[in-house]
Amino acid sequence: MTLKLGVIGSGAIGREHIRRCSKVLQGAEVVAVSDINLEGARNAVESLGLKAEVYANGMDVINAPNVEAILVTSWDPTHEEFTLAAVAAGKYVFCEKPLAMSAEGCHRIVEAEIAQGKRLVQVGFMRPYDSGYRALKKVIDDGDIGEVLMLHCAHRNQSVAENYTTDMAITNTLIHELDVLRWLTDDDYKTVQVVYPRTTSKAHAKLKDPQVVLFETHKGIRIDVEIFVNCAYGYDIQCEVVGEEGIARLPEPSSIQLRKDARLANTILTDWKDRFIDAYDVELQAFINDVKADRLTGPSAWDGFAASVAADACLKAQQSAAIEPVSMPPRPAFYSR
Ligand code: NAD
Ligand code: NAI
Ligand code: ISE
Repeated sequence: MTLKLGVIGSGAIGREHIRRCSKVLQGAEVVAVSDINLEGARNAVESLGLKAEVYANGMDVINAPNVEAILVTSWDPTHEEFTLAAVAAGKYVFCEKPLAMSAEGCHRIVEAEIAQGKRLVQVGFMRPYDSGYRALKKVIDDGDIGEVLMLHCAHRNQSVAENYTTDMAITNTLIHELDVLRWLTDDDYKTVQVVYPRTTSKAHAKLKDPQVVLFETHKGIRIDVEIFVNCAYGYDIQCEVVGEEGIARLPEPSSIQLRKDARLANTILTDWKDRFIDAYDVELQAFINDVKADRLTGPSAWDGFAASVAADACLKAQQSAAIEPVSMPPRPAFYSR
């Protein structure tokens, strides 16, 4: 049976997810789309030759009788409202990151889901589906580099729009590391500090860029993450894990190595859509399969909450310049793995 999807938000990633669910993945079709930019939603549907209904309001997508599961791909501040509405309607929902703008907002979703009695929410943390991160985790779990001592990471975008502000480095960008590094190290953050290097002249007036976020985990691992969203040269995700017996590094995306004019060159990607294209395919195929099997297994509302607990502490640390504690409550049995 084909799973009927409704998509709220037809911007950059919404269009990508509509395309992959309609043209690449198996077992689903997009039957409803909405966006506050109605013309954009119409264009997303027509450009792919889909028969989906276009709605002016996301709530109408959630409540459409033929929609069985929802993808929330609208702007970050809208995620909580749409995810809560989908859970209230008893429908499965894949929500892009962040699950909500604060841990408090994520917790409202956790409570609503527990009250419904089964997992309905998957968060769009796709890095655990990326083959490079999976290989890195296997090296750590197999003990190949011994106990983990330190991680050095970087999240670099070529440039960002004028509406991207200093706090979004945490809530929109670092949120991926906040999720994937917990998963990678099987650990939780204990403290966080944010330091600001010299700001690049390429950042607009309201943005401090780059930023360096320093964590200590409960196991005593030290993590540094550089967020640099106007790095100019490309989209670049780095993760190096230093262990007692060796060092493991996230593989670079494969590219042709070119020897020419006395130079040795590799192409660097410039867009997140390309860097994680396979991971998005795998995460959404898993969501489709899991919904059909009536049992979600991907990143949960609790994972969304955990990332936002850490994000809240990072936001505080951005302002205070102090070392801030991260207080993560115990995982409820409902979310046991
Ligand atoms: P975008 O701005 O290109 O698209 C968002 C779209 O949502 C816009 O078309 C906007 O009009 C629409 N929208 C906003 N509020 C809406 C609402 N209430 N109802 C319906 N539509 C609404 O942004 P994007 O790059 O596509 O990102 C969308 C979301 O996906 C964000 O939450 C972002 O954090 C997330 N995202 C995740 C990844 C990832 O790697 N996992 C990558 C990109 C974006
Ligand atoms: P975008 O700005 O391209 O698209 C956002 C869309 O949301 C816009 O089309 C906007 O019109 C629409 N929108 C805003 N408010 C709305 C509302 N109330 N109702 C309906 N539509 C509304 O942004 P982008 O890059 O597509 O990001 C969207 C979301 O996806 C963000 O939350 C972002 O964090 C997440 N994202 C996730 C990525 C990932 O790797 N998982 C990558 C990029 C984005
Ligand atoms: C974007 O919203 C994403 O989620 C991308 O994966 C990320 O790398 C980028 O920094 C965000 O703006």
